[in-house]
Amino acid sequence: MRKKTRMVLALDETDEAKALKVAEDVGGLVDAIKINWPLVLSSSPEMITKLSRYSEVICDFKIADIPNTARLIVEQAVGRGASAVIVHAFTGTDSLQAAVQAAGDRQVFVVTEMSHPGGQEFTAPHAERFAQMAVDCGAAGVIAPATRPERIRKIRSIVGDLLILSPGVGAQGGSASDAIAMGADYVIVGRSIYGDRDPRGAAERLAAEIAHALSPRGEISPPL
Ligand code: OMP
Repeated sequence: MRKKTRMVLALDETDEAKALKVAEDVGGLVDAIKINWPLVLSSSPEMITKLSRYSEVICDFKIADIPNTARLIVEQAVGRGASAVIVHAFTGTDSLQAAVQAAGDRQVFVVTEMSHPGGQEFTAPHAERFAQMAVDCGAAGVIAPATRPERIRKIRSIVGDLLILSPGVGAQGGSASDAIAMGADYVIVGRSIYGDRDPRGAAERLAAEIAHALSPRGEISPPL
C-alpha cells in the first residue's frame, strides 16, 4: 500500500451509486478504500472489484473463523481484487496463520484493541497478545484505536516495523493528528469523509492535518 496521504477511506455508504461517486471523488486522494459488510451486502461482492479501479481495496470482513473457512474467505476477497484483508486474532494462531498463508503477497491486518467503548471489555485486555501474534504469524500490520491514542504507542512498541492502521477518527471522537503523532502509519476514516456534503473537501482537510502531524516525525507527505 502506498504511503501518500496516510488515509484509508472506510466506505460504509450503503447506497451503491453514492458509494461509487465517493470512490470516484476521493479514490485518488486516499491510500486505500476499505469495504466492510454494509456495502458488500447492499450491493454485491462485485463492488470489491469495482472499487479496485479507484484505489487499493482492503476487505474488512474481520475474519474470525476456523482455519479452513478463514482461508476460503481470504481467497474470495483476493480473487476479487482486494490488496488486503482484516482478520481477528482471538480465533487463535492456526486461523491467523491460515489467513496469512492464503493472502500470499496481499496484506493481512490484525485487529488488536477495538476503537469503540465496548472494545475495552474483551479486546483491550488481550490487545498486546494479539499484536504479538500479528508479528509471529507474519501479518503486514495491525489495527489500533485512534480513540485511545496512547494505546497506539504501546502497540507500536510490540509490532516494531509492522504497519498500524487507526480507526475511530472523527465520528468516534478520535483525532487523526493524535493517532499519527502516537505512531500510526494510516488513519481509517469513514463517516467524516463519505458523510460530508463535500467528501473530497473533507478528505483534503484531513490530509493537511495528517501532513502537519507527520513533520515532527521527520516524515514529509508528498504534495496531493
Ligand atoms: P467511522 O467511525 O465512520 O470513521 O468508521 C470507522 C471504520 O473503521 C468502520 O468501517 C469500522 O468497521 C472500522 N473499525 C473501527 O471503527 N474500529 C475498529 O476497532 C476496527 C475497525 C476496522 O477494523 O476497520
